[in-house]
Amino acid sequence: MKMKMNMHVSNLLLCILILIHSSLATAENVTADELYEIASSLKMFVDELPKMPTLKGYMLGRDGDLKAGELRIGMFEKKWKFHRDFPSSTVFAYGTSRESASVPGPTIEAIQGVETFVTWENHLSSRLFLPWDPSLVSAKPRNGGVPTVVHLHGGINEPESDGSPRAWFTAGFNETGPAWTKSQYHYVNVQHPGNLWYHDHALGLTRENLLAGLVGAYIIRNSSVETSLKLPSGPEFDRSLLVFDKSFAKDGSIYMNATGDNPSIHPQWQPEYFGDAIIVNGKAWPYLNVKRRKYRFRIVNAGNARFYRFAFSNGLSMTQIGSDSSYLPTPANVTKLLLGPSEIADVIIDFANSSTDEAILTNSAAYPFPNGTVVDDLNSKVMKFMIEKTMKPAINQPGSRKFMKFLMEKTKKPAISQPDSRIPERLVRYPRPNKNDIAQTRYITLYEYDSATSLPTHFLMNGLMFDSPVTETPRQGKNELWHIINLTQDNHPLHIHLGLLYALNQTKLVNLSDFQSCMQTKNDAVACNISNHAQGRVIATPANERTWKNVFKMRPGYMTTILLTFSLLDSHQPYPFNASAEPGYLYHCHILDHEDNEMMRPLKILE
Ligand SMILES: [Cu+2]
Repeated sequence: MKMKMNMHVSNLLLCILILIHSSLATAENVTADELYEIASSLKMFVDELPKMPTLKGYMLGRDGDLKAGELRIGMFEKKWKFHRDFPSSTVFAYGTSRESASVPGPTIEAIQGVETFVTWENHLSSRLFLPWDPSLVSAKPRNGGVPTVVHLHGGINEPESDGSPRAWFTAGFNETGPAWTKSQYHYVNVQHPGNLWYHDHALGLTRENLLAGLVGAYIIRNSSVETSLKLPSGPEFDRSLLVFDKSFAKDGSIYMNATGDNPSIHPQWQPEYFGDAIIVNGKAWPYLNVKRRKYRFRIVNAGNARFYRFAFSNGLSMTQIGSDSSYLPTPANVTKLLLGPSEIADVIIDFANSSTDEAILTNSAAYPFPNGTVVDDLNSKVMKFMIEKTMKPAINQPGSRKFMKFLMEKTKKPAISQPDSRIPERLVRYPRPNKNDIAQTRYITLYEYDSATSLPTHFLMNGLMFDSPVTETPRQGKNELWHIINLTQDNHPLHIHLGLLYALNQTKLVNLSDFQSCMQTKNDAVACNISNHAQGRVIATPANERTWKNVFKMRPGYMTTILLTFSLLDSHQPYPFNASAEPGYLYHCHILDHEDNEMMRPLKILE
C-alpha cells in the first residue's frame, strides 16, 4: 500500500514535472520568427466582425421610467476562437455566464443620470495561464487563484468602485487585497454621455489579465443631448471596435514571453508586449460588410503597448466626433488617426464616399512608438470593410434604358434609408479650459531606468515608486495645471482616474542632455530651470483631441501641458460621492507593461 501510494505520488510528480517542462518549453522555445510565421498562417479577412453582446445598465419601471440597473458579470476561463482556421485559445472572458462570456466582454449600455450597480464575480479558480513576474510589486494571494479587479476607464465614480489595484479579489472573494471594501460596484453615471471601457487593474498583473481577455466597452447615453445630433444609430450602424494585438503558439494558446530582457532583475518582465496578430472584437483581421452610408465606430485601443495610426487603404477619410469619454465641440476630418493604448476615438465613416468596393483599415505606427520597428505585413493591417457595390449603368447594352432606370433606382435606395445624411457642424460644447483659474501647478517627470545592457528595468514618475506616499492631492471642484516632462525615448499615454484633462500644448525641450543630467541629480524640474529648456517648437493639440480627455500621449523630449479638472463637465454640481475616501485614485502610463512596473502613482482628492 505504501509503495503503491509512493508510486502514485511519484507518477503524479513526474506528470507535473512534464507539464511544467512542456509549458515552459512551449513558451521558451518559440522564436520571434516562429510566432510571426504562426500569425501569418492565419488568412486575413475571413472572419466576420463579431457584435459583442450588450447588457443594459438600467431597468424600465412599471410606469415606463428608468430605474437603476443591477448586473452580475463574471470572469470565466474558457476557450475562444480568434480565427476560423486556428485552434481555440484559453482566455479569461467577462460575461453573465460561462457560455455567453466573450472576448471582448459584453458592451454595457448605461444612461446618464441612471445608476448601474455591478457585482464583478471572479470565477477563475485555476492559476493564471500566462507567465508573470514575481519580482514586480504585484497582487500575490496566499491561497492561489487569479487576483482580479475591474476599473471602469473614464468613469467618474467613488474610490471604492474605481477598481484600485490593491482592491483585488480571487474567486468567490476568498481572498481580497488590502484596499478591497465591497463586492458590488456603484457606477453613478452622472457624467456626460460618451465612451468608456472596463478592464482589469490587478496590481502588477494588469498586462497578463488584459492579454488574457479581460476587456469590454461601456457606453453612457443621453438622448436629450444626442438625438438632435442625428448620428448613425442602432446596433448595425453604431458599433464598438475593440482593437488589440496578440501572438499565439501553434496550439492556439496566447503567447507571452516567459523570460525577461534583464532576467537577473526581472525574470519575466519585458518593457512592451507586441503581438503579431491584430484582433478586432475577438477575431484576427476580421471583415465587415457595410452599406454605402454613414457608420459610427467607437474605436478603443485595448492593447498592451501598441499605438495605431489608422488610415484607409483607399484614402477614405474619417470624421472624428469624440475623443475618450467626450464629444468634440465640432467634427474633425482626419485621414490618419493616431490612437495610443487605452485611447478611444469616436468616428463617423461614410462609405458612400468610397471610391472602391473594399477598404482595408491599415496601421502605420512604429512600435514602440514613435521610434521603434516599422510595421510589417501583419501589423500594418487591422480589418477590411466590404462595401456594397455601386451599380454601374450598362450604357452599351441593347435595350438598356429600362434596365438602367431599374439600376438607378436600386442604387438610390441606400440614400433613401439614410436619415443621417449630414454630420452636424456643432456637436457638444463643454466649458473651455480656464487658464486663469488654476489652484495648483505641478511638474511630473517621466524617467526610464536601464540595466548595464541598456535594456529598461523600470519606469518612474518623479522618481517615485507606486508605494511612495501620495504627492498629487488635488481639491475637489478645482483645476490644476500639470507639466509632464518626458525624458524617455518613447511616447507614454498618461491616463488619469476621476479627473478630466484638456491638453493645451507640447513644447520641445532644448539642451535636453543638460536638463537630463541636472534632473539625474536633483529630480526637480524647477531647480533644473525647466523654463529655460521648454523653449523649443510648440505643438498645438490636434483638432481631433481638443476636448476633455482622460488619457493623452506624452511625446518624448517634450513638455506636455495639460489642464486638469476635478468636477463634472456639464453641471456645476459636486461629485455625488465622497471622492476623498480611501483607497483614492491613480494616474499612470497606460502601456500596461509600464504601469505594472512602477509607472503609476496614487492620486488623492482633498475635499
Ligand atoms: Cu509608459
